[in-house]
Amino acid sequence: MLENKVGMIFGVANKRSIAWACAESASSNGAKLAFTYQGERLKENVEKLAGELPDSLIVPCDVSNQSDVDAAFAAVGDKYGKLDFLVHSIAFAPKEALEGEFVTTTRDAFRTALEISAYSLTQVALAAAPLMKEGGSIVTMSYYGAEKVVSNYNVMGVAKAALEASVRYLAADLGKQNIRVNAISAGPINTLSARGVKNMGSLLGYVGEKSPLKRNVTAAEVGNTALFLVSDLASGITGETIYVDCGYNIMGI
Ligand code: 1JT
Repeated sequence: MLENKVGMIFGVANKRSIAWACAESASSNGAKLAFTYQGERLKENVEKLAGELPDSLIVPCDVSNQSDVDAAFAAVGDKYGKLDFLVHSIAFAPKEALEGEFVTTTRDAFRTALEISAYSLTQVALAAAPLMKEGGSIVTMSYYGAEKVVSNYNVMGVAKAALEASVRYLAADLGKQNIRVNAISAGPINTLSARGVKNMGSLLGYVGEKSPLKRNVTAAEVGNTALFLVSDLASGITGETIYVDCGYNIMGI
């Protein structure tokens, strides 16, 4: 499905990462992939995972550093000469911000969460567009806390709301270049990021009971939806947030 396509994957930390599930789906459907990693700490993990894929590229990229972003896209341009799709699976907020009440969010935590989790999408979309000469597809990851209050999600909910709005504005701007921009609103998944969150186990249990499918979503299911969105099968879809949450979001009482 993605033969002759080149993709760029942001946000692999380890084999449980949603970004890695997206990479596996894309790679097994014929895509060539470039990976970015954030910090030396994650370099070895990403090299071990991505090194096994044919014709892959691995570049460091901390999105809070514009020169890292510029260098990463320059490396992709040098190696492949083009880009067809991009998966943005990056978020960060200080640990204290994901506990207690939202009302106590500091200026610094707010700025960091919004910069890393929301602004970075616009930053990479701007850098990706010149390489997407035949059009392209950009996919990012959101969560239900963007639209309804989820205890402890706090400033990340505000950042995801900004991210989903950014998806719509970017889709409107980049549509004329045939670049589509969409978000996946994934149900909770036990990744490295989620692991650091208090009461993640009980959240997974609650969602698993309440969702129509009576279980939690898997990273592989999110990866397969990302595969659909970056493929030509989704050529008419842009600016959307698609739920991959076992139906949790449709439930009332
Ligand atoms: C981040 C973290 C972004 C955890 C995230 C996230 N998006 C979803 N999750 C999982 C999650 C977290 C909370 C939650 C429900 C799901 C941690 C590092 C920063 C970025 O609230 C009940 C807090």
